[in-house]
Amino acid sequence: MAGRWLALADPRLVPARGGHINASFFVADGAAAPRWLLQCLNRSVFPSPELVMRNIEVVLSGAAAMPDAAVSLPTLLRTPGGEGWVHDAAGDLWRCWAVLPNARSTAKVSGAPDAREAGRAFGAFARIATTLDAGLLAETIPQFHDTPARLSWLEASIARDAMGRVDGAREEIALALRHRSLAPLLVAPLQSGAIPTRAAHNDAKVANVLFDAGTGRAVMVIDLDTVMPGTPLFDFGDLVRSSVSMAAEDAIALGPVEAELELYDALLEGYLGGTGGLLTPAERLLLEPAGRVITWEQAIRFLTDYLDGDTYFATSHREHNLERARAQLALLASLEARREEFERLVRSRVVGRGS
Ligand code: GN1
Ligand code: MG
Repeated sequence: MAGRWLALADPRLVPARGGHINASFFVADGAAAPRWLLQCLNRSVFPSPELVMRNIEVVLSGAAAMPDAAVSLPTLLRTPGGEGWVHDAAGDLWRCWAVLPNARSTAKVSGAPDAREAGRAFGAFARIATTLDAGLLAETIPQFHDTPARLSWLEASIARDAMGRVDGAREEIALALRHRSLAPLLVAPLQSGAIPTRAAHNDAKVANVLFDAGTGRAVMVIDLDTVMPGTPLFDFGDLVRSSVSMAAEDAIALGPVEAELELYDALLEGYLGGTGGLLTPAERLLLEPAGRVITWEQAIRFLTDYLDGDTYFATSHREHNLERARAQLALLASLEARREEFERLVRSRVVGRGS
């Protein structure tokens, strides 16, 4: 990302924190609040950023065809020729989003209303996504939510031990591998056709929802980079991962990393309300496992990157990815411990919903 270093030196660009992948900057154009978010796509994560943008165009036009959707999607700044991106001299792809005024985002929920709203927003997003022709969407990161593949990549990293970090992560590795039976729970039914392939957001964490700063309503789903064929269960799983605990994704103190019943129920209520009658009975049966699968998948992704030397996720210090993995494993333990209660909630909330 050569242009990224130039951008860092430009006083009109203020680095925006939060994302783990792309370089993002608010454009300081003299207005009281930033109006534009400029982003350079990370080419080592997205080797074909043009395909990412083409996927985004598919989603944006799908949403434009549904003006009554209960959630909106962000607006791209366009060139006079109508393109939603430009290349710099180094071949990097840049794009610019309109910043939604009077909105806030959060990396962790502050209570049940946030969880309910995040669920509702991604439920409404699933209704937009399901109208898209998944065949038009490129697989911009192959096997992105192929959890069994993620497991085999972790095992390969352990065997390689490229950074000599395996010894110091024995406990986390053992814990992660103990949950290997989670790997096929979503991918196997998807591959067999037991659940339908639908376009999905694939990064449906609460941080990717914008809330109206006044009313607290979720108004927009952002970060469309990973919209690809998949299943809404990947998204529900990511919502569980990011909004049933008030602890951060990289919490150091693991005590507060607890899956809370009230948050889970609010999330479920919001999500089922947002999806309406979209989910098939087979999909609904997988709602509870989805939270455990995606939380575990994220744990092994962080752990793999730690063992590989932090080449994928942006980190702020040496053990950051290991700490993230630990927090995700702690959340998984809590999801496992309360599994029956969550299953009961799902059963009670889906009863009576049409297929
Ligand atoms: C990455 O950059 P960001 O924060 O939107 C990652 C997601 C992870 C997430 C964990 C392309 O997303 O898959 O779930 O971090 N994006 C990519 O917070 O790998
Ligand atoms: Mg993302």
